[in-house]
Amino acid sequence: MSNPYDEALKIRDLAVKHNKFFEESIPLIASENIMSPLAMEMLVTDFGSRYAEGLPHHRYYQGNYYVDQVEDLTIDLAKRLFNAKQADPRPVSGTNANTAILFGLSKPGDTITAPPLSGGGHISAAKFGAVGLRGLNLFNYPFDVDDMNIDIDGSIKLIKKEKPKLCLFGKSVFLFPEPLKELNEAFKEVGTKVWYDAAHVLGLIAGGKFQDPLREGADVISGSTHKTFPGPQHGIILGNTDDDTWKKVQRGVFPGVLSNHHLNSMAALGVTIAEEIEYGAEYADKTIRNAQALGESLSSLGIKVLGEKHGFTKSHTIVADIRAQGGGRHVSEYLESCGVVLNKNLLPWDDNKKSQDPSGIRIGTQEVTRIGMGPSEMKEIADIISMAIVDNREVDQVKSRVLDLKSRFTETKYCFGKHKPYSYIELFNPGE
Ligand code: DSN
Repeated sequence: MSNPYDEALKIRDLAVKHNKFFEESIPLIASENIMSPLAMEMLVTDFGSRYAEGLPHHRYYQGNYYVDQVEDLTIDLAKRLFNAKQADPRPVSGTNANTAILFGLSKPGDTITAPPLSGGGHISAAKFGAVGLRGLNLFNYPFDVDDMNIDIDGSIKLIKKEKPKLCLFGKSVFLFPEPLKELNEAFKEVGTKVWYDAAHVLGLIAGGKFQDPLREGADVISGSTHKTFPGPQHGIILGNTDDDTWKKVQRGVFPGVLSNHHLNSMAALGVTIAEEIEYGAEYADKTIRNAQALGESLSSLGIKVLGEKHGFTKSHTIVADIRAQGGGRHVSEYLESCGVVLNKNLLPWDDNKKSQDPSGIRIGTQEVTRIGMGPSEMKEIADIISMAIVDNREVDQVKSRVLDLKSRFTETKYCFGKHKPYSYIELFNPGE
């Protein structure tokens, strides 16, 4: 039998290697980011060992004197940043926030409309995901591949015909704003609640650079807080709705889908919201400009980037049809071996059988922007990708360009304090 101490140190060693791998890679996964030093510090506090159930000042546990103050502050900061009437920072992830809304605002047998998976919809809005498990009747909005967005006229017809209890918007391949304003009359006619899943674009909304769902007709926004919003792995719900609806949402959160809400990551979220109030607008603006620059550069190198009709993207994400270069699986795996980290992705014409080898790849610019890269580095990244998958150059040749580029960007930006990203923080003392 192996020695448990050695096994524990093996895990630690893997974590150190993981950090080093990301230090030396170009991180382009559209759903990830790095935290600020102050937010990371919150994760290793004693908050991470405690329980707090319910709402601040009405708990079921003692010992929450400081937790309540953190939660009050986080709620106030969130309302300020998003100009929201209500905020709940307790969901522990984006999917947890989505499930809370489903529990609060729907019951089995109700009807919901949502973007299709093939058009970038999230798994929690799928028949096999939370929506299906809640027992809802799901209808997908029709999708326009040229616009890379839901079809407005078809969606109006669908909403008026099916009269859903909930209309859900937001996706995991989220290139362009959702047409909420255009659908407003249909929402009103059928009296539906409008729910916007902002997981991918929360930081862009915080910075005022994408769309403003709470002013465009959404009753509630859910989101994860670690994609374009550069905080901890956590979730949030924001509202601009009546008290009764909000009460139902909050009951969906607790006791609906969670007991404790991971107090250390809530504190990290509060810190990140404060940082976003200070830096969010500039960060969001640069992230989107970088995505557009990367789309332009890849396209000029012969890679088929979708959404060309509208300038490739208005968010942090671009998607490319990569069938001519060997398909999503081959391309993402080869790039990973070269130190470029992105993911394969279904494109609108792929059926679900293709999920392990889809036509596309998805790329996000929020993390490379966070470490200070700009449009000229996007051109460099496009060259590196093309070198690997169009010119089929050897791994070592590509890798040396990746290392050269990455070694020039060694600081986390748009946050309080200074930090070298991906560095391993040592707390453990092996003793005698
Ligand atoms: N898995 C995330 C993404 O990559 O989009 C969403 O949950």
